[in-house]
Amino acid sequence: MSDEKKIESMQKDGQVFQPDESMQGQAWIKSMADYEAEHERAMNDPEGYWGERAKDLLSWFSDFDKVLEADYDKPEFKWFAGGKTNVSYNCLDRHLTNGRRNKAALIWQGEPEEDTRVYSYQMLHTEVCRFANVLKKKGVKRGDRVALYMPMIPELAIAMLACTRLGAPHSIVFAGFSSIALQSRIEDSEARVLITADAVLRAGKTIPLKPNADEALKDCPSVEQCIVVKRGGNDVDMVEGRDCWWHDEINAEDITSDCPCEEMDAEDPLFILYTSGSTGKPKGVLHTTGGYLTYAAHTTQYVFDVKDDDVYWCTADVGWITGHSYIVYGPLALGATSVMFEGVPSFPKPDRYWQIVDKFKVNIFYTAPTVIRALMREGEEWTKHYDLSSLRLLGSVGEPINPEAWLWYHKNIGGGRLPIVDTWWQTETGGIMISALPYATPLKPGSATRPLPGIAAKIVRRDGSPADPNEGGHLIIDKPWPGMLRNVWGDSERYKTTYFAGFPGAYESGDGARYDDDGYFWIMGRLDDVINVSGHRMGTAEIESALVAHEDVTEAAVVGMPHEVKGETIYAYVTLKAGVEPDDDMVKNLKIWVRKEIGPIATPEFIQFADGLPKTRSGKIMRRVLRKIVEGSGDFGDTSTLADPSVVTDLVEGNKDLV
Ligand code: 6R9
Repeated sequence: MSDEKKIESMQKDGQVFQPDESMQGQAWIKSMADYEAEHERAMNDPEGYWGERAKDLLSWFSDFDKVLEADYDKPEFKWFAGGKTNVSYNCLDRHLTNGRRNKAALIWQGEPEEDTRVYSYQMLHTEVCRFANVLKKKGVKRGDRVALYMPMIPELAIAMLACTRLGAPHSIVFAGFSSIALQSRIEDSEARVLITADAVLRAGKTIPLKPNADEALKDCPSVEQCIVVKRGGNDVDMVEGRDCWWHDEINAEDITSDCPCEEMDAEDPLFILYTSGSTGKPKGVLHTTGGYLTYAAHTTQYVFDVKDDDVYWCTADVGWITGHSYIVYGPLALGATSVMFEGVPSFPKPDRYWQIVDKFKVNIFYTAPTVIRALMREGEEWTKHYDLSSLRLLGSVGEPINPEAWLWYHKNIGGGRLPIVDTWWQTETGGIMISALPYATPLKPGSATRPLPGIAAKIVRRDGSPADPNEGGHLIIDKPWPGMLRNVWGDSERYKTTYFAGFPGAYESGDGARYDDDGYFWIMGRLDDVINVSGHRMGTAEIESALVAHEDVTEAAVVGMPHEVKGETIYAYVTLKAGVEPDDDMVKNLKIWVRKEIGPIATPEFIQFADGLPKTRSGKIMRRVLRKIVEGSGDFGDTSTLADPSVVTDLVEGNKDLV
């Protein structure tokens, strides 16, 4: 093991990175004292605090009468009741008269290098108005749902903003989902219109998309119209009377035609986004107008410390909540410049992200740990081909970032000096909940640090009593916040039982976490990922992090395997670095390694080497599937969200050889 590696794996809880004092003067939150004061104020007077934030950040057609009405028993939460506003107005119209009219709103980089488009706020406004008029002609009105199944192209953002202009909630289905997944989501939301494209361009290939839409629409009686963007130029079947081309429709609209914004109530539905639960069909998470946008703008401003000159890039797909809040709504509400990228990090070469950073002189960069680990595997040479000196702030989201990945990111992308904000949140929370503030919070690699101002995050035991430092517990939020989900579409009962039944008077996140002695939060993963070995609670993330700290390991996933005596025993799936021999010695080494890193209790009983792990298309490891494999069950439940289903067959074979 190299010395450097040794040092990295010893750091763990120990190392603290202090904020860059020279940046504090310009920051929105300048110090821990600032943070503490703001948090305290928000805790003592939530209505005063959020009412002020909502007025500072958004433009309202008429003021709200009441900041919050909360009823945990029903449950029902109303933010900014009586207030009237419009999301499209806040993201576009108001910037036409506040000095940002000619500023780049969206910088789009297509998968082919030569495909770049830049929309100023004025240009984006024009396109959104034109497309809103198209939708109007198709009969879309306030309250109608519109389904979007599209690649990462500007038309996706345009369609979202056009929907919000009309007050028509959108329901975006990630373009990587299958026709079955699309069909069930459209059916659940009863969308009237579907917007899609002929194809998705991905890693140099043209992957037809329209056939999936056609397949789904065979069984979607609610959909009357389908609008198709030409992206791949491949042949598609158009159904007479139902399908039309985006360019034909929009070209029929006057280029100067306006489309007035609907005056929406703060609590009118804004969008539905489906997310998978631990059981049953996906839940349609409902977000509403005033609270969601306030919270998206608030968190974008504080966590990413966005300023008017910044070029900000979030690499998520708009099909996930991260793309909704941090590519489109948060940045545009603030009048920022947001980069949208159609491609993948590794094509044509594993330096594509850094090339884009250099090309647009990106200042703020937000990505996922799975991306960092994949790029780590390719080696740090790839980070050296471009000038990354424009960067001033890095972010991470989606899963716990293991300290090794954090340190790699910090050193190779952040030049050993940039803050990394590890942001914990969920589709349901609408925006970031626990995160460092980049120029205030001392950072500990692997910790999401502290709750944002106004967020009453707590760690409690099953009976609701507070957990002690270093004792794992349930992560709950025991005060409402403006970005919280307002319902599960069409299923209020599920809304109640999933989120508000477990801990009376609080929102249950379903995640496990612990505080350390400094009150920093360490997210341990979904609670169903916590293993109980002989009465000891072990976070899968902790063991995974230890495995990944080994110099020969790229990725690891740990699950509990039923065990007669211990209750559960630890089963680890491990992907090794290219060229490393997956033999018995390696198994032995890794067991000793984990034993040393965490302790004997954490030593995996089984280690299965795997070329790949089953992941969702957003890069989350599907531990549910891994658990089923170790249980010897052939029934993997809904696997429609798997990026590569063939991985599972290989793992089942490997498991048979091992156990
Ligand atoms: C934004 C997003 C939510 C789940 C969440 C948690 C995990 C997200 C994390 C994190 C540790 C972080 N998660 N961010 N775990 N540290 N910084 O990812 O939403 O797709 O709904 O997933 O992701 O387990 O409960 P969503």
